[in-house]
Amino acid sequence: KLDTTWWKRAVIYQVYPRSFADSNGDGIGDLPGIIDRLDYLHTLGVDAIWLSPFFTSPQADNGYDISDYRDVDPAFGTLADLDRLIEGVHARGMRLVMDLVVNHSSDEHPWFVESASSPDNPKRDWYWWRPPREGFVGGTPGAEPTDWESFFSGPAWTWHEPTGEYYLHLFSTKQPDLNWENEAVRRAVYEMMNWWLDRGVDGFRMDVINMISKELPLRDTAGAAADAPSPFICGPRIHEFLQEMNAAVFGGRTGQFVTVGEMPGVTVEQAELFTDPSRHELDMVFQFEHVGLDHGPGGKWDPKPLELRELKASLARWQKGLARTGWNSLYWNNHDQPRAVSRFGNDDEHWEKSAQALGAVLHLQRGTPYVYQGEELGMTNAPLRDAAEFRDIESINYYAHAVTDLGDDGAAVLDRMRHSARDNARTPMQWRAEPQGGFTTGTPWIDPNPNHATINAATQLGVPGSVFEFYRALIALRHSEPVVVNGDFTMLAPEHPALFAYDRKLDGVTVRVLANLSDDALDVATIEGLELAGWAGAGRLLGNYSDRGGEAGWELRPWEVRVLRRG
Ligand code: TEU
Ligand code: CA
Repeated sequence: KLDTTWWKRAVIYQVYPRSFADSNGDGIGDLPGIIDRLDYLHTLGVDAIWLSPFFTSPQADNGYDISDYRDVDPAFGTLADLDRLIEGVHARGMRLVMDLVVNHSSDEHPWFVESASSPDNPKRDWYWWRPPREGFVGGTPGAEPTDWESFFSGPAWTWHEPTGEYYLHLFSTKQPDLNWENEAVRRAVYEMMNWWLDRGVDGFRMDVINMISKELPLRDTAGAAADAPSPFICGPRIHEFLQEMNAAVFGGRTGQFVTVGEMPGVTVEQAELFTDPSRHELDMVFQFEHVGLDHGPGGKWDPKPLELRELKASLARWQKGLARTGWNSLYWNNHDQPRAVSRFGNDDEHWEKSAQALGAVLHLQRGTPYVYQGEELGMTNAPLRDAAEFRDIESINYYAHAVTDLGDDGAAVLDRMRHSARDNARTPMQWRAEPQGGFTTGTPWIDPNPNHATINAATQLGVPGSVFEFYRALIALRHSEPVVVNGDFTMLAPEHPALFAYDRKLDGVTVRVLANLSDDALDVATIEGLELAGWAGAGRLLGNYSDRGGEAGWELRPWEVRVLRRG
């Protein structure tokens, strides 16, 4: 049956406000800058915008450390600007999805300031406070209540001398974890969510939402079996909390909203539960399996080459796992991931074709595709020549840890960091060839990628064969072809090391995607399982090379993708 849910037919565009468009020359992107670019997004054809945090924040983690959930940080503008943005988005028939960061707040949020003011403050239990480990003196090495490591290097606990306890922060010391075991915390979050929905927001992207339930009592990770579940990922009450949130926030509302939960470490089996509509938890999740395949044993800072077969197998598993019920989100890029054309494609001699081929193999799968700002232009990783170019707390903390604590050689550490640093995704949006890429008339908070001279919106809009126009055609295909939204998914030639091919079928119509994800030409005529004889006369819906007069040849040029339709 044709699903009429809007977010199943939608493509959602992520704006990272700090790096999108600066309207007042202070070098920091802002809300008025986004308002000025709404027509650009409408031209691209996206249905909704996921806006990364714009709330009042000390900016320790570029806004993922919130000190006032109901106001706009002066660097980004005012609440009135936000209301204008919501109005402008809706006037163009688009929707606005807000970033919800409630696993933790800023340490400058009044809630934490009160909680930290004394051990018996009424808000003490809004966060995770614990005495030093038995037999240790507070503030000395090893005295942390558990052996958890922060995602941003160092222990996940910080000693608070004035009140003689540690507080938990899975991320930076300025991002204390909220205690979701405390119902008052949950109620305050739901109230804030309702406040935003009443203001016209259409849904939420929920930051590390699978970390809000911790296994109790808090325990060390050391000593547990290697494959033991993490004590703070998908904890015992996660489904209960999400169902309670769903009821308290969306229960009494009509209208169509969307929720997407960012869930590092989530498995496809768990995702089937989170996204099963009958459970009223979430509409979809961001999973991390495909963006962990080029991580070596040491994680993201220990990169290893990607095996295409592994990427295909991972994505096919998620397609299969959520085929019966639930729904996939589909992404290559976001503000935390290096740029896909550099990571999975060839950002040198085959920059344009590989950006287009990667876009096609993602967008034509079953699920909701997300486009991260600049992905539609084929923006690439940044040079990141030396340590001074990094701005991200995750990068800066890791570099200091590796060089200072581990004594690693700085240049070698930088080599490892270039591949995965989140800074790759945070260089300014490249609007025009002019200085600073047209992002700002001032000095940008982070260096623009020098290739903005050749990779920019002005040279692509309306230009046939550009990455932008290819993305626009892909998005239009999702809007025009029911098989793209509702068709089933069958991976083809799963073992082939360079071909990414699959079929989508619905009511006798088959759309076939054939992509050569390699630098060499690839004749697919004889590849096992393609049965191309039956496709000789099929119509071509989309391609990134000019058609050589019909499908006489089945030789795919480097990074060539063809989208065929039959039936
Ligand atoms: O990201 C959570 C998260 O898992 C990422 O930190 C990811 O693990 C890491 O970047 C991989 O390199 C969310 C936000 O998207 C991120 O920007 C925030 O820094 C983080 O939560 C804390 O709010
Ligand atoms: Ca600005």
